[in-house]
Amino acid sequence: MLNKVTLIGAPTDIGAGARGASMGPEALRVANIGPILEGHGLEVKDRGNLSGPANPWQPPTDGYRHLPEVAAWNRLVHDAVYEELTDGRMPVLLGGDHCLGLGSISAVARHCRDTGKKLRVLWLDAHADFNTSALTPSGNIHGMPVACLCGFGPRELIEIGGQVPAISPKWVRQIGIRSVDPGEKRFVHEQGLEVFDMRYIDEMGMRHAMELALATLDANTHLHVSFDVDFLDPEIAPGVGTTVPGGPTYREAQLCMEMIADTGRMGSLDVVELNPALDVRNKTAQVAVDLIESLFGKSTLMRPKA
Ligand code: 6HN
Ligand code: MN
Ligand code: MN
Ligand code: MN
Repeated sequence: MLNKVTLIGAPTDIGAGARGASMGPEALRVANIGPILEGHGLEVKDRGNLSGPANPWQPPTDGYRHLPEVAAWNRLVHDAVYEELTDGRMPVLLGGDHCLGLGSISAVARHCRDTGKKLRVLWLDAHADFNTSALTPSGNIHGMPVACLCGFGPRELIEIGGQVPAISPKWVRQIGIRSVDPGEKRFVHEQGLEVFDMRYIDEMGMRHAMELALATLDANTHLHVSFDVDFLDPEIAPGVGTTVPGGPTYREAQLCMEMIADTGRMGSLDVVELNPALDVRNKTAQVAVDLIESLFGKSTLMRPKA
C-alpha cells in the first residue's frame, strides 16, 4: 500500500436529496482524520477543498437534478484524483455526496489504464447507486454513479475519464446493500453486479462475504474503496441523508475494513454521504474516521503475516 496519502475535500451536496453533505469534509477534519492517519506512519497531505458550483436546489429536469453542476464537480474531482495518483499518492476523497464517486473512480480507472493495473471497486453502501434517468424515483444523481461508470448515463457524466465505459460491472463488488429501487433491481440483475446484500451477510457472515468480494485480487490489482457512510447501521451512524435500518454493526464494519487492510491492495478511497446537519455531536464522523483507521491497518494486536 502507498504510504503517501492526499486528502481532497469536495464540499457539495449537489447530487443528494437532502442538504448538508457539503459539510462532510470539515466534519472529518474536526474528527482528526489527518493526524490519525499520520499516527499510522502515513505521510498525509491535505490539499484543502475543491471549489465548484453552488447548489441551486432545483427539481429534476429530464430525470436529472442539477446535471450541469454535478458534471462540473465531477470534472474537478477527476482532475484532482488523477493528479494525486500520477504523483504516486493515494487519494482520499472527502465528500460530499456519492455522485462524486463518478469523478473519483473514472480517474482511478484512467490511472489503471495508464499503468496496466487491474481495477476492483468495492462499493460499501446501503444502496446500489445503479439508477438511470429512466429508473430513478428521485432524479438525485447520487443514486446513479455506478450505472454512469458502467456507461449508462448522460454523455457529460460517462465521458469524464476519457473512455466509455470507465469500468466494467464485473469489476464491482457491493457490500451491505439493503435498499434498491424496483427498476434498479432488474438492472442490477441484468448487468450482473456482484452484490453481497444484508441478507447474504446475515446468513453467511461478513467474513465470508468479504472473502468472496476480495477473492480476485492479485499483486497487480488496484483496489478502490467507495465508502458511503450510510453503509453503516443508523444506530451507529445517524449523520447521513438516506438512512436505511438493518446495516452492518460496528463489529461487522470493523471486520470489513480490517479484511480490506489485510489485502494491502487499497489504492484509493472515497468517504461520502456524511451529513453533519443530521449528526449528533459529530459522532458519525468519529465512527467513520475510526473505521478508516482500520482500513489503513489499525489492529488491536500484531497480526501474523498472511
Ligand atoms: N446514496 N435509490 C435512491 C435514489 O434516489 O436513487 C437513493 C439513493 C441514495 C444514494 O446514498 O449514495
Ligand atoms: Mn499508481
Ligand atoms: Mn451511495
Ligand atoms: Mn447510500
